[in-house]
This record gives sequence, structure tokens and C-alpha cells, in this order.
Amino acid sequence: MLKILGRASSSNVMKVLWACEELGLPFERVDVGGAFAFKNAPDYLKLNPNGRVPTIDDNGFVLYESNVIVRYLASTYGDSRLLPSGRNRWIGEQWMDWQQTTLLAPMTTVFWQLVRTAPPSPPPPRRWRACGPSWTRT
Ligand SMILES: N[C@@H](CCC(=O)N[C@@H](CS)C(=O)NCC(=O)O)C(=O)O
Repeated sequence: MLKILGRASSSNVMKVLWACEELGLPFERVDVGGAFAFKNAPDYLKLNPNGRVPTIDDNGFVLYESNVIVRYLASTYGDSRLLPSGRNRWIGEQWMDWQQTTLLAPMTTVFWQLVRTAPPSPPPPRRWRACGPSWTRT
């Protein structure tokens, strides 16, 4: 069975879980990363030397990088779901790369300032200032 290594609170793991859901793909998930560190998967760094989540193990085939995992699952198990043909495919690819290369950095700043760092609500002006240009870019 497909094994997903990574804590469910990670947006990159969520992508993979969402893809599995869309594809109706059964899987087993192990909490790794964040507060869990690597204690549930002591050999994790041998699978993914980056020390990042997610990583999948699909019957011995190990893969990391969330977008690549989503593409792999769609291409292997999708039966053309999630991976349309022709130009529509490239529109999907465009948004996936945009998320990783353009959106991610400013989104991370905004996320840590306004969501992950325990908020007084609404966030004080200094938190908004810390977001700087990242706010307008997200
Ligand atoms: N480019 C990688 C980035 C993976 C990544 O940065 N994951 C974060 C969680 S969203 C992580 O592993 N953080 C360290 C941790 O959870 O311990 C991917 O898309 O899979």
C-alpha cells in the first residue's frame, strides 16, 4: 500500500492527501516532521536527505517533492483524472510551478506572521508590517 510520510498539518503533505482523496487511492500515513521530528521514522533521512516532508514509499518506490508526488500519483493512478490532456495539462502545470516558485515565499511570511505565530486577534500592526510586500504579493 502507498505510504505517505509526513505530518498532516503540513501544506505540502495536504497536497498529497488531497490528490489521494481525489483519486480514491488508499494509503497509510505516518506522522513525521514538525513536532514529531523523525521519531516515527528513524531512517527517514535515508529516504529524503532534505529532512522535509512529504515523502512517499509506493511499494518500494520512494519519492519526495510534493508537486512531483502529485504528478506521479495522477500519472500512475489517475486514469486521466487530475492530468488532463492537451493545453489544459499545461495550465495545471503552470499553477503548480507558480505555487512553488512565486507564491510560496511571500505566503510563508504571511502565514507565519498572521496564522502560525499564536495570534492576538486581530494581529497587531507590527505583524502586518512584518509581512511587508509579501502581503500584497499573496
Ligand atoms: N519543496 C518541498 C518542500 C517541503 C517542505 O518544506 N516541507 C515542510 C513542511 S510544509 C517541512 O518539511 N518542514 C519541516 C518539518 O515539518 O519538520 C516539497 O514541496 O515537498
